[in-house]
Amino acid sequence: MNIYSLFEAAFRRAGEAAALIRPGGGDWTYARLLAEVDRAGVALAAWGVGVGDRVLVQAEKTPEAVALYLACVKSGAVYVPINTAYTQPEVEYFIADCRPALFVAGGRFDAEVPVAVLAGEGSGSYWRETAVATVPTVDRADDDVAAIVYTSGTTGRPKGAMLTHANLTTNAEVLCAAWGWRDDDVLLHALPIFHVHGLFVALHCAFLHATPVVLLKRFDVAAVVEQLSRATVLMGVPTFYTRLLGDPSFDAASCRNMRVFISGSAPLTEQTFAAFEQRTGFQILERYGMSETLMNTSNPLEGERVAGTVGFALPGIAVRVADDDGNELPRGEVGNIELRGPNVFKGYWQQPERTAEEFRDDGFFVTGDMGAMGGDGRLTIVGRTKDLVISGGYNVYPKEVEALLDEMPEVVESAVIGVPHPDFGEAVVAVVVAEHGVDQARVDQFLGGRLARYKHPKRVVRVDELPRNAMGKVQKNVLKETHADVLET
Ligand code: MLC
Ligand code: AMP
Repeated sequence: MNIYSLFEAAFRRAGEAAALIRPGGGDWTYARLLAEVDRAGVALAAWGVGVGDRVLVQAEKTPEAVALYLACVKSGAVYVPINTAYTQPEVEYFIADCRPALFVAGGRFDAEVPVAVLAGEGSGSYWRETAVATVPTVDRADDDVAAIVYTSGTTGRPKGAMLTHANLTTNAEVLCAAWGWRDDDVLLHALPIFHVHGLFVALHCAFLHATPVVLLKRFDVAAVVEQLSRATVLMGVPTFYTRLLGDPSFDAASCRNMRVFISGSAPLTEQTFAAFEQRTGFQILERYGMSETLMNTSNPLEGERVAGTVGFALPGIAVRVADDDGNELPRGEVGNIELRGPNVFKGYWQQPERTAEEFRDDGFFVTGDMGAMGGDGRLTIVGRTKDLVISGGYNVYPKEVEALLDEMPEVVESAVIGVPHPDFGEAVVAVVVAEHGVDQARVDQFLGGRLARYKHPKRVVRVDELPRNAMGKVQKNVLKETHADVLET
């Protein structure tokens, strides 16, 4: 079933109730959202977008962009969102990989595929040539792909995780139940809408119940504190919570209307959990997910939330901790976190071999995260086998940054690592063997225009040589220990 048919039914029931609330801007009711989805659907058809076609979108966070997302799903197209921070060469990779029938860009962009511009709030250009009409909600099978979300891998080249209508539908329903979504909930939405957290986890909970969403353009402490008084649910990455705690005006009174604060995408420290509870009286509810699987585990809404754990397997999802052959390990032992369930993606877009590599014969998906299953069934994440830095909830693949650094004429070799950072939890540091004069400024200059800013090293450290093991492999663990405190302020 097309997931949009569930939303549509809820939207119709909600009618003139608030859908997307934009502080300082006009609000959209659910009736308006339904109409805008139709307008965007007509526009997609006018652009020649058909069932199964990819629509690549790099758009600002606006109500129009939300309508565009829903229109893609409604018309049976495949929505492919990408980070607004990506530079032209990064975007070109996605165009070449997913071959979209349409690229919806935030501004002018020269490409060999049709490009529509959705410039920002109230943006007319994308809709301009279309008359208002309705488009049908296209029937979709459970297994049909609704979205492709890019996520990277060991080679540093992003691969597209294909998420089906059933993946999205079942996960949204499971989360609504697990988090006790209510008809009077108001979601405060400050996440970007190009990742599964902001796009699917947050919006779908609200849309299944057609409850209001306060749509902030981005996370800003003052705006969040101000809007909290009318919200009941906030979903965020740990950086949201550490930044809120850094604002002395944020206190229990700011949260008087709130029902639950949810955290994920990166580890929430026990200190943040404790400090937040002390300040507000709320225990942050931590859950664990990923692009390929949507949400896997969650601390409970009712009952004890244990800091440092990501809670229990969500209903219908099997989670195990296994050795390298996929044999389940005894409780308490650390191993690979593996999953099976209706949430697990269909595979990587046009990469059957890489898909096969990440699945066990019995259908379990190997996440690349390491953890331990407690005797009580609570999962604790302890690390990752994948070479990945999670900075403020954004993933940075060291290989991608290293490949570019190695292109610098002055650089002999480089190693990119994640190092503790007071704001982002972890941040990117480059350790380079290079000629004199290779410093932060030179690296920024070289990477500018080639690599999104959040992937740039926050610090460049020059060394005479990189530590290697007997196999000649760079010992990133040694580098991480040596440079552990370069970003501590
Ligand atoms: C911004 N910058 C970052 C950064 N975000 N650097 C490292 N890590 C980050 N996460 C840099 C910018 O490049 C810029 O650098 C400077 O910081 C200011 O940019 P900004 O845009 O003003 O930053 P800000 O708005 O403060 O963003 C910080 C943030 C944002 C934490 C609010 O990163 C954010 O919204 N993160 C959420 C990511 C997310 O949604 N993850 C979910 C993935 S889904 P310069 O040098 O130009 O000044 C997933 C699955 C799951 O993981 O389980 O959910
Ligand atoms: P992504 O590839 O962007 O979907 O990121 C998914 C990864 O984020 C997971 O594989 C985990 O490594 C990490 N992650 C998500 N939620 C949590 C969490 N609550 N604690 C620790 N890591 C998390």
